[in-house]
Amino acid sequence: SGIGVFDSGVGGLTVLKTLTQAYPDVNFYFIGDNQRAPYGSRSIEQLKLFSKELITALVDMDVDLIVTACNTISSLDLKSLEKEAGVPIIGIIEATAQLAHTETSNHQIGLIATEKTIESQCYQRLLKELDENNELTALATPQLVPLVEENKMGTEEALERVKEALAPIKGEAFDTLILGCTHYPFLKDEIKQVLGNQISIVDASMAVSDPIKKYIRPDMQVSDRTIKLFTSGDPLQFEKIATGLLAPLDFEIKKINL
Ligand code: DGN
Repeated sequence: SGIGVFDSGVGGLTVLKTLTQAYPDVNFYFIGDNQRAPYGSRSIEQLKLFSKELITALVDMDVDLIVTACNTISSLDLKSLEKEAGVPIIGIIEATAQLAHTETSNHQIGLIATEKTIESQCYQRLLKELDENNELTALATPQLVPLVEENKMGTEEALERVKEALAPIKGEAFDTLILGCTHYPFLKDEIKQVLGNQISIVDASMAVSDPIKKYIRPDMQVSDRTIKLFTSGDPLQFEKIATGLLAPLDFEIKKINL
């Protein structure tokens, strides 16, 4: 038994981290499809195909539910994927939008995400449903994903590239910024440095624990839980990034062929 979590790459680890802390006696299985990342510019057909492969692999590991720790995938029609999977599939966008709505004081919200997430207008629609006064300023910043996949966070280059990427929205009126791609929390320090500390930053890892509480059954709780990570890419590179984020948590890493 356990919870399955997946993403195009290492970004989903930011969500995994919070979930493993919130549910310390539940097994976790994570797949990062690093070999095929980034997902942001893929077609919807491709994204559905990849998701199905990842979901099938997790179902084969005997998980009881799956969290799509990827905004790009979460912006697709998860209901149809869920029907085929036979286990609940939980996206991260609703919870993240709700948190941004709770956080903002001036109804001005910023969003950075992949092209696909922005095109889907998911955040826009949900924020308007929550309050029609909410206004969204959205910017696609796909160039920040490879920066994280290449483990460049904390470098001068990362700061420079975050500065360039955010230039179009710097100085806008939003008081809350949604990191609408699970890779971006790795760059939180750089983002804060560029936009200033007065902006509240919201991301899926801060929002996702509560919505899955209702899926956790007593028989999913074990005394000695395991955390298994799988990557379709280079396990050594993956391990470096995972250890940097998750330490001192104990986990295993294996290569997976999808
Ligand atoms: N981490 C993913 C997301 O939250 O959208 C996608 C990143 C990518 O593959 N472009």
